[in-house]
Amino acid sequence: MTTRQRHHVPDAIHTNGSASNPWWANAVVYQIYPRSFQDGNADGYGDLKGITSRLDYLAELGIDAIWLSPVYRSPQDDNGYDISDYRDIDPMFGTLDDMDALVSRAHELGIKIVMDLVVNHTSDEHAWFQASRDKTSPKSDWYWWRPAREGCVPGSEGAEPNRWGGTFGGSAWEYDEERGEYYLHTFSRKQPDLNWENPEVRHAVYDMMNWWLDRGIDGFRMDVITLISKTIDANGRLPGESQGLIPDEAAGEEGYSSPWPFSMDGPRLDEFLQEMRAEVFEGRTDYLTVGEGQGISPVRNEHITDPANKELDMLFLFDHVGVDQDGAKWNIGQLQLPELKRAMVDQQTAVASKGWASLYFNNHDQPRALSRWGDTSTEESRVKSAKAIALMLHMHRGTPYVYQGEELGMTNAGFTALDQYRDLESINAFHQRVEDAKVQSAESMLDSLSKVSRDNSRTPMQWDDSRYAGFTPADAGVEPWLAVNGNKAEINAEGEVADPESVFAFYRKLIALRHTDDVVSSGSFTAIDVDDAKVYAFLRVLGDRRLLTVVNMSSERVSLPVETYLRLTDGLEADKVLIANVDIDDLTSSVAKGELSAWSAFVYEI
Ligand code: TEU
Repeated sequence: MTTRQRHHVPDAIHTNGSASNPWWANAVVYQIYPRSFQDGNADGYGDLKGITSRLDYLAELGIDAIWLSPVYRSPQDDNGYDISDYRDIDPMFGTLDDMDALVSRAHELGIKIVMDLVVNHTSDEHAWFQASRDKTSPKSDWYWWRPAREGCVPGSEGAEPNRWGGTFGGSAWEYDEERGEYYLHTFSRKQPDLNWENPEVRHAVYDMMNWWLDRGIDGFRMDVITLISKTIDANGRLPGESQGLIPDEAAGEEGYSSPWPFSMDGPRLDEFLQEMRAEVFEGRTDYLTVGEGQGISPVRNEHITDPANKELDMLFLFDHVGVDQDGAKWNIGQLQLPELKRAMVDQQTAVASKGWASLYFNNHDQPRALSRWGDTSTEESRVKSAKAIALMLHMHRGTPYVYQGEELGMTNAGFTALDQYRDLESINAFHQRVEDAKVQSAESMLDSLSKVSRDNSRTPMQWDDSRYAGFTPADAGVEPWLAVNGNKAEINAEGEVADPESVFAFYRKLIALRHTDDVVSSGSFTAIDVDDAKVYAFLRVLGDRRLLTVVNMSSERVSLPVETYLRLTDGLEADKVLIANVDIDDLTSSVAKGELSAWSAFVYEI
């Protein structure tokens, strides 16, 4: 059993119930989207055996844990985020034995396995929901069922209980003929929201969580967990019900209003999270709970992740990954760096003394940050900006998350036609916005999709430059479920793992730095020159050690901002540069002139 030594983390952090400091305080977590990671049986879909076959690659990268997007039994309406059996593996991914084998091999390599927990909703094909369709069943109020709007014929146009829209298009209410009522679905109509007000629902979830932890997994990433507590009145009625419809003016450009203001960070969220912690995690150690935190502010993050409140270890926040979208997903604009810096600073400042930060720019829902905020116009700028973005993120205080392919410098898909997309959110949004609401032209929407569709991050992992990038065997006789990116020849693991100048090698150095350097894992964070439009600079301090991180987040040669320059007036000593994405001599000469070349990034001990 070779488990890597965990670097001791000073008590300044906090414990998560275990005797020692939490393992995740100086760890790096790698997210796998199983459908696109490695196809182990040549059917065009990724699977568990494929993942197991690639664990040595992840051990080489140096990561400490894997967040596995859902592999449970599912109709795959939302690629597994619609679960029909929490205690079984979907045959497309393999079996429970394959899951046990993956966990066992990962543990041998010192890598923990964190599963995705999707319990704001189930699939409509889950036995719980099917039972709930019968008003007389014991599960009749396990979901949010409501009659048609007063005075309307159930099932007729406009008879929905209110005007909420589902995240994936259409009304958030679906009429069920058998029950004669509507059920709420914050996401797709095949993802009915569970009623967390019902203690039977909560305890069924906790039982399932304990079943998985007892089976040997190491924690959960909790899907939209901050949506589970809905805002209801004293009579258990949803907003707008007692006055009929939510007023028309509340409806957005597509004719619906969002349920999220009534479900994000709801009134009982802290209570539910504390109950879950008590029922599932109390007495356990060395686990990780990370929640997806829609609607959670940095200040609320501090409360939820403060160990004294016994809720979650950390959360994924959203302010920073929305700074270029002004609240509208499909209208992505040019990044204004000071806005990103302020969002990151707010998150870091809020947890300066207690609580914790997750650090991410990429996941299976976000477009590739390199395409979004980097420069992929040339191979040189792609590699250099990938390293710059990585260094900027990984030098913050918190737990970094690497999304599959990010460590290779993979880019957005480059799709130009609707039939290349598979994500229901993208396809539904195209039809709703272009054909129904007519708020975007087809050309404009295809441009939006090319920039922000979730499929941009879901193209098959690029292992080599063979026909299907080594994801599916070239002679499999089947195509991967989603097209391989056309740049597989330039960007693939086979070409990068052995190359000391590759993006992969740079991620490996950043991960090693977090394992070995206390300042990186637990030093304080202070940003400087926050208003500078091109350079992001910040200090990490622990005891008498001070690390200065400087990143030119632009394609231009720039002058060092004042505060940053003043800390470097003595020039750079090569042995104090902990990591850099440029040749040290070039860096030294640029800094001596008070300048930085495009996408230069470095960490300097001052
Ligand atoms: O994501 C929630 C969520 O809001 C994302 O779907 C994303 O913000 C979306 O693209 C909105 O534009 C979680 C999962 O990460 C996502 O994959 C699921 O589709 C969703 O929940 C429903 O389970």
